[in-house]
Amino acid sequence: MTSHWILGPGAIGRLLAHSLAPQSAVTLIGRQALPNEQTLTTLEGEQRVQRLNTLTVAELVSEAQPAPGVVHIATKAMAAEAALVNIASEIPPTTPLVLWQNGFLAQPRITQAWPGPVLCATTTQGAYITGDDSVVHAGRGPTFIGDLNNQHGALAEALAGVLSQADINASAVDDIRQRLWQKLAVNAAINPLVALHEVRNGVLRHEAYATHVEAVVREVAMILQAEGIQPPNGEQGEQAWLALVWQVVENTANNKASMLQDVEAKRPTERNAILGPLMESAKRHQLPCAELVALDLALAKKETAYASLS
Ligand code: KPL
Repeated sequence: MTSHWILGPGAIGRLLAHSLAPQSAVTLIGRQALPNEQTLTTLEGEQRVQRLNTLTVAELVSEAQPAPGVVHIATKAMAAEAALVNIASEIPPTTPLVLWQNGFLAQPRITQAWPGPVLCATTTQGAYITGDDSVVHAGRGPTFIGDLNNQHGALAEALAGVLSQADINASAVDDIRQRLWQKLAVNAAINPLVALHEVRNGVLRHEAYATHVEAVVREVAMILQAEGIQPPNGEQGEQAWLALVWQVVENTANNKASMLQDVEAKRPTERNAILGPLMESAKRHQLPCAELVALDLALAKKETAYASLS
């Protein structure tokens, strides 16, 4: 696993590239050309410049490249499948993939479609892009890796080892589905509301928003119970999910959530990957999801409004 292709030069893709490059061959792949000289601002505020091998999808496809050891897909959730299709002809079908998406949309689909092993990763590393050639490492947190069918434990262990050596603290787990849904639950309670109201996470603590958060968590808790997903804090039920959501709001009070950043940049949001699986599950289990549907519609309306202006 010495050569890594990283598809999607967003914040996590670039953080991975900067971290892995000193010890492995890394190719960072995007739709648009990116400068080879890339800067990482570390958590300590130090600026580290590295020459990375950056390629566009078109270059990758037209110029034969040595086969990768592993391909990380670090695009937004809704772009993952199309991005993989664009370069699939260049990847031997036994190559392991690592999916870094939020939500639970791309993961089951790609796991089913790709002939080789597919690992899923969920991370609380924080990073944001400040330009074509620069990314800021904003927060350190654990990364968990596993596959949805628990068939590739040794591979997940090996990859976690490679990432940990690269200073991305990672562990292999046998419950990645639980962990992806737990993150999705927190994202569903926070991201749509802050994106719609264009506020930082901490503002949700104000009474006018807090009752809305509670109403969303009520629906989400029922759906997760039907899906067999437990809160990570070892407790059960709606109050445990609510406590988790408020804890994350507290810890990230000053953050602009990823969905708010998408709205501000007038990009499509990850609503299909975050709200979609919850609404689909509610339908399957005949559970109420009026709050989730309303959030999804409001986001869709907002996206349409700015898409029609650009
Ligand atoms: O994961 C996040 C996101 O922004 O997508 C949260 C937890 C909401 C922190 O902002």
